[in-house]
Amino acid sequence: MSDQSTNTPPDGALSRRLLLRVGAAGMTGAAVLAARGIGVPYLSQRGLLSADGAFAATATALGDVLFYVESFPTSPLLLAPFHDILPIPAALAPASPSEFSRWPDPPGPGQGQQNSLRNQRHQIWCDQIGSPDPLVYKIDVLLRTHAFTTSQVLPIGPDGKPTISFDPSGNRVAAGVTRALPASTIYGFNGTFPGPRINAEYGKPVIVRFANRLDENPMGLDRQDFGSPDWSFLTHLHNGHTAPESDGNPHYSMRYGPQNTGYAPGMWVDNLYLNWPAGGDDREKQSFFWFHDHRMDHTGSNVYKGMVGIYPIYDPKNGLDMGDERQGLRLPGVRTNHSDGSFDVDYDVPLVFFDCRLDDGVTTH
Ligand SMILES: [Cu+2]
Repeated sequence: MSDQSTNTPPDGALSRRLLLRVGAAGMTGAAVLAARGIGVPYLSQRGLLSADGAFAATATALGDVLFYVESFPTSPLLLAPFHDILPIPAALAPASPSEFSRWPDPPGPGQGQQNSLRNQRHQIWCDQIGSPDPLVYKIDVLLRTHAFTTSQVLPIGPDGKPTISFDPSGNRVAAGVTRALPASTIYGFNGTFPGPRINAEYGKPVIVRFANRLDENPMGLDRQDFGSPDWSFLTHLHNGHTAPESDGNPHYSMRYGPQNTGYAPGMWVDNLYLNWPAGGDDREKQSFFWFHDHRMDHTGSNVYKGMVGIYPIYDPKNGLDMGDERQGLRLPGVRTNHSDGSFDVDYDVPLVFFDCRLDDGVTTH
């Protein structure tokens, strides 16, 4: 929405986009850029450019210096910040056994039951550690929209001064005119940002069936930039003690399975979260987790694009964090158990911080 041409970096600095290109292309690419004269004044000033036009510094040194002069895009000024209601997501409801048993490929411990490639099984099933069968959740990865603010905004340039902007048809809007931000396109777990909240409990396993439906565009959205270009994904439960096949196959690297390319549109994967501390050791227990995309080479862009969800694990064992402020650690919370096996904890409110720039009013960085 704001004038892209006003987002040029200050003299001598390199833009974020150039930085990303340098990072992606490595030293050879950097030398080519230097040879073309891009960034030359800045680089030679820092002694990073040799006489033959190639970088004299190591990649590390270069990265260190460039990182700190990165020129971020300028977000439009929010005129009424801190007025939007904090969304407090309720616990996602699991699928009932009668529901998921009718799926074409129901989850289970057998060979080939772990993902749509049918080339793996869960290496440890729940009964091997004395746990009950898992609650089963379904999360679709969807192309949807999210409004980052309801505030009116004033388009500004990097100098903080009002700048011209454009309407959806490309017509120029004068500097100083306030605007409403259009919605941003996201790749979201169940199509929301943040994605769903799953309340888990130590000793009670969970399966999440993640299905990639990013090829569907029912709203006819402009995908905007960012996000894995082939629309693939995979999911990592951050800090979880999770078997690799349920955590994006880091053990397979480039050789088998989804390899380094993630799960493409049309594919699904069952991530089994045993909610079991490493070594069965209570001292390994943590409580507040989140799950997010971990697609190789595109983790950052897929996360910016919206693929995040919230996953606290409560710990009733030994009466610790029970979600009941009258017991155990007496952390704030009033727990309500639901008949489907899920539960909500009132007054225990997760806070998720997401730092982004909307350089054209819609595209997250
Ligand atoms: Cu992580």
